Amino acid sequence: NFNPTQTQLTECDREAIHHIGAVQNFGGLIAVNNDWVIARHSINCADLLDIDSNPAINTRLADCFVPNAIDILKDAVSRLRSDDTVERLFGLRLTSGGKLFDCAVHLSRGNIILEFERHADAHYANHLSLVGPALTRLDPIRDLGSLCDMAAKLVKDMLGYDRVMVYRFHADESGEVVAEERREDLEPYLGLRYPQADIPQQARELFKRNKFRVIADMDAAAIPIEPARSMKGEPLDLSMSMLRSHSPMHVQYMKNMGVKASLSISIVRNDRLWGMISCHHYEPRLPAYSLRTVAETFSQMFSMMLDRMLIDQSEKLRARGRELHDQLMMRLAGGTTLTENLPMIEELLGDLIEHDGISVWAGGQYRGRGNAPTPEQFADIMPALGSTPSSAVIATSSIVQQIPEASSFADLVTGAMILPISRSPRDYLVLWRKPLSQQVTWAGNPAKSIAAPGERLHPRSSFSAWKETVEGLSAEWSDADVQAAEGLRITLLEVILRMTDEVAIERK
Ligand code: BLA
Repeated sequence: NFNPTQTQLTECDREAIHHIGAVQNFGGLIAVNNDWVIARHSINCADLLDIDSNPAINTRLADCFVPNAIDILKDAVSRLRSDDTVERLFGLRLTSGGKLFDCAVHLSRGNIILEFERHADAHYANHLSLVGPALTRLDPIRDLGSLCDMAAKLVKDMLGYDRVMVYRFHADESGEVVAEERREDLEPYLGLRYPQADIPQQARELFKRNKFRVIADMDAAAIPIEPARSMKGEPLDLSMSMLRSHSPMHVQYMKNMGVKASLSISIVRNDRLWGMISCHHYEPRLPAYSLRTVAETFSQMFSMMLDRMLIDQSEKLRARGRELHDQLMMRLAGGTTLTENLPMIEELLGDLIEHDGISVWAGGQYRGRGNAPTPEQFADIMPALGSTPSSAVIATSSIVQQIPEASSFADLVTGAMILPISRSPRDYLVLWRKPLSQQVTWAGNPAKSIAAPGERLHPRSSFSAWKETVEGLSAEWSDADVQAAEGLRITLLEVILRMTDEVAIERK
């Protein structure tokens, strides 16, 4: 049983998953050089192609494949734009009198890699016809949550896995299950969070380039590629391979969850991994190549819609920020104080910046609402606050790290968005957030399937590990939160200036 120690965890990041030197057993791989001379092959080629022996190294591929197949493959290679593109060919006869194969060709450091698996011809047309209706169902959706829910549902309908999840990555690279469609008897994973370390760094980099991964059978033995090293001693780079065999650590993780097969598609936005669509099955499972291609196309559409929606969302937030400004300018009148107006400010603010509590300290008066420190507790942090710059908002997910005096209320709130709203003496508006570990809980039955303590390769222990990483931290303030807060600060400065002007005029 695996029980990775801290050193093994950092080794996770070093594991060369693209140099694994093996493929999964449902397909074969042949690498040829620029002259189409065979440089390597997986040792299952003879079996799959139904020929007497594996093609010999340093012989021409044309000695093994029919001329028509070679022509089509060469043509496909000529269409490749870069090392990170792959051409697919469906229903190709490779050997004389042999079966039909679905193939993928791509370039890998001077090699041409050919991968092939048996063609499942019966459903080819049906698979293509799935794209249109799926898009029709996505099209009218206008909010992010429903889009993710629908994507999970459609992918489950399309591919038939027991569980389909949409993961979203946070700024700290931890992951969250934001949508889920599952077989009814399965424990829900919705809302589950797991630490950044569960998907090592090199895997994240790889997933940005090769967005599609399938593991057909966690128990199947990997099929070695020979020779393991080239004449120059180099392993074959399988970054863009569909058949690549997977990290034993990851496979162990999946097995610990009872998962026998998986399929994942990365969602990349602005060159960053936004999230992934991830499917689990409790029996071995391999959708036909054409169906996988449809799912991939679908995910590209999903990505585009997501992008459009996120752009819309930030437009809307900006518009709401402007509206808040206008409202506050109108309703905050002279002769009143900010503390008196706090309920109104909070109401107008609404969920523009999510928060669990709010405090105002202005003109020597204090008022807090929701999860907010007492006046005494706030007074304790005032000296430290006074020594911070007054020119911009300060966002922190752990105020105690900056201001130790805040420890007296750290159980109540730990995240703080601090808006300095006057120069001297300092006035503040502060938005508070609760500790994250208090907000996110495991959705399923906690008594079920708890891993041994210290056992990391299990989602429950992974969830505990995530909880440890966020101990004492609130949810992160996003760039949009900070921008909105900066807008609010400037509005309040303006309002305060005007309020004092009005007072001054009245006094005249
Ligand atoms: C990959 N680990 C992944 C992926 C996910 C998780 C989502 C990428 C998607 C995939 O290929 O399946 C983690 N999956 C989860 C979690 C749940 C889930 C938490 O469904 C919970 C419901 N992983 C570890 C440790 C190592 C590790 C300690 O937890 C250390 C070696 C490695 N994870 C690891 C590797 C990959 C991975 C190497 C890439 C696998 C590959 O493509 O070869």
